Amino acid sequence: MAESRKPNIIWIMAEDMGTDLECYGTAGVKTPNLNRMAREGVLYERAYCPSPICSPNRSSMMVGVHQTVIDAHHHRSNRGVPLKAPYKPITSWLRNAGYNCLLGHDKVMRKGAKTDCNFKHKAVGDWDGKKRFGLFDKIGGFTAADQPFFNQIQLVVTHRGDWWNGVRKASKHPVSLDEIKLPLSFADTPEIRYDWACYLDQVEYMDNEVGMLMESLKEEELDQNTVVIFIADNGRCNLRGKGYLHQPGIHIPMIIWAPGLVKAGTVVEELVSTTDISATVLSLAGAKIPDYITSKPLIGIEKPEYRQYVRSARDIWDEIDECSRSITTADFKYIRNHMPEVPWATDQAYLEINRPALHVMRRLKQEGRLSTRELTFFADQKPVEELYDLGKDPEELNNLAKNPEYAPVLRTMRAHEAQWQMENHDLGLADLGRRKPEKWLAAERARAGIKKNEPELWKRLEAGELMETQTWMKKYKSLKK
Ligand SMILES: [Ca+2]
Repeated sequence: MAESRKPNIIWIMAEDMGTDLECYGTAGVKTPNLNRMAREGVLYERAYCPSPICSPNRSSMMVGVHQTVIDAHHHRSNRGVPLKAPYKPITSWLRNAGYNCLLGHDKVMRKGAKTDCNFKHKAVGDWDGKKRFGLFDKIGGFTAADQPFFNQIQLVVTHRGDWWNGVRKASKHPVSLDEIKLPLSFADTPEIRYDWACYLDQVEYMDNEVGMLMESLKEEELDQNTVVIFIADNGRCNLRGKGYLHQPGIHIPMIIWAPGLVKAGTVVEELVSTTDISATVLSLAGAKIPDYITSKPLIGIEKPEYRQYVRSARDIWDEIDECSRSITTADFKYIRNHMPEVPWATDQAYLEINRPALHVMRRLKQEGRLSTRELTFFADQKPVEELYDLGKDPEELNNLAKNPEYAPVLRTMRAHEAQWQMENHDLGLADLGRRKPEKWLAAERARAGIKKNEPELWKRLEAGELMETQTWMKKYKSLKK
């Protein structure tokens, strides 16, 4: 990479997926394009999100600071409230460094132009943080004329959507139900297998989109001076994933492709947080890294400073009030549930219309047919504290918080959480008890409408069929409570 030229930076975010790629060892899925990116770049084995949900996590990455510090911790909140000084979106600093900030790309599904930040913002326009709130300069994707550019591209296909069955149908190599491996906490039924295989079909479609973007880069002769960062914006859209602080919710895939800047085929086993990407982007661009940024650049510097632990937080998601905090270290995960009375398997409408496994396993539970580990998710309430030995128990099914042998580990993990709270003001703990979850959103209206007016459809959903529930949300948009 030519030293005198500022590199272009592309930041690809696939929606709602865990480390479910071939290059992470996932069974049954083929991801040749991301495999190649990893072979030629760096694969991060332990990348974590500060939040297991879309908008809080996107907010944290856009600023480079935990969502709980910038009042962006509740999903889809504070959309009319400007970021408090001194916080600014990273694109504001990139513009100061001479970058064109681009959003989306015309070649990908729905043009990949999502922003979804929990502070006052517009996708396109100037930014001064007082009267003007534009994050990006334009939508549509990179061209050579935009150099140097920063292009954030969202890949929506892996998000639950009405296209899932269609993508599988159109696939020339649908993922085989026999070759996949379900998580240990999932019941093994044909419906759950189908849903999982169909998820991996979306992953393959997404991988193909990554391939198209890499091809465009070559065609435009930009591939020698561009860094490409790939992550998922939050964890997997299934039980114990998105919305939860267990591994599938916050542990995500992350690959950086940067010819000349990184040694091909590097695998990083250290802990990194997705906010570290914010600092990496600013550092690569030669932009100012503001003092408030708590993240660290990962490449393009002499010796990256990795994290001793990653701290993550879950707060309000739609109509469900919730407050949990986690600390992940190299070997352990600690979760503190501040609202243990809210079970994992809540009756949240979004989950009920987008998680076939939830319905199938509820039925099996009633019939007394779930194993102990399959029952984990369906406990009446959560423990106040959870502690997992990630080496021995990567699927976090054996809570060690009350095991005396692990008392010293528990103390260390509590100390990390206390230290984080000393150094950062957690606004999500400060507002506990006076929060307002969002009632009667589209998913709740759709659930009520279908149950009342189209019981046959609801029956199919309860039987574990993967259905086109976005259509329901549109249809019952105007339903009165
Ligand atoms: Ca997402």
